Amino acid sequence: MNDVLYSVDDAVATIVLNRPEAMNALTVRAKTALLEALSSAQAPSVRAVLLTGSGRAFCAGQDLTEHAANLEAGRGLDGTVRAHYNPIVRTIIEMDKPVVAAVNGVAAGAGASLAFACDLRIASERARFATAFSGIALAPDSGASWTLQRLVGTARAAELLLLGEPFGADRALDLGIVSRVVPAGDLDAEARALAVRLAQGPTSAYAATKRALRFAATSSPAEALELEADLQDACVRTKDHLNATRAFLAKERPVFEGH
Ligand code: T3D
Repeated sequence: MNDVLYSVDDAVATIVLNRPEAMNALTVRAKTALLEALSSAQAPSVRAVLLTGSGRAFCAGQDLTEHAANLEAGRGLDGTVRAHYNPIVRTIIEMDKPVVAAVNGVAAGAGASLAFACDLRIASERARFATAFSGIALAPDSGASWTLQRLVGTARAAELLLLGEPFGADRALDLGIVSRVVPAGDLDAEARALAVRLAQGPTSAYAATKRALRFAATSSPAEALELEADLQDACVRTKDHLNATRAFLAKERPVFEGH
């Protein structure tokens, strides 16, 4: 069985973490397959990415069976944070198209980090989040220290990371971690509709938006304004911008080709 499923339809790449017997926990093989799938999604024909899990979990983070074997053999992390988690998370964050997480069940440890790295999160009412790191005497990885405090603020990120208490979809909605909570049976259709909508949007402008947000998170206001000006200059030159402006004046719906 493939640890990660990959398919493309309507310019949406759907990536499914597929180890349901282990709550989609991440082995080296699964992480390698996930990175390959994300690399495939870089193709220009893909205009939005949907990440979800099969079975009752989104992702339980590091596969602790594999991890325990490394510990017992004295290999520690075995380089996996730098070799696997960091490239996966950087690829999601830096992807020049929107990435949506459809959180179908529990997202724990690096599994929660994967969801936090996505641009939008839509959750089933059965979704649960647990930062989980401190529960096994680890510090956050896979970007949680960076993403979570941007999602919820430093004080709440500290609470969630230090105490590690699991929380459900409604709290995630209150905290602003997820944009929407939907009945479990509706998640696939709702998440797909959101991804298709994004895939039919102004892809170049989305890439510029993601870049501006990343940059502004660590820049001065003056630097952010400069980059905005550069990016807007590029957006103004796109066919999508010209067509959308014409469509507005003609009182028509714009059709975005993505460039
Ligand atoms: O190299 C490195 O390790 C560094 C990187 C670290 C990054 C991290 O992700 S650290 C955090 C690792 N993850 C966790 O600590 C979460 C561990 N899992 C849990 O706390 C719970 O299983 C859940 C909250 C996710 C779900 O609880 P529940 O009660 O719904 O299900 P369960 O019965 O605990 O689990 C179901 C099965 O999945 C079970 O197997 P079994 O008994 O049916 O054969 C369980 O062992 C397995 N499972 C769940 N999580 C993992 C896992 N197997 C391997 N690794 C897991 N992470």
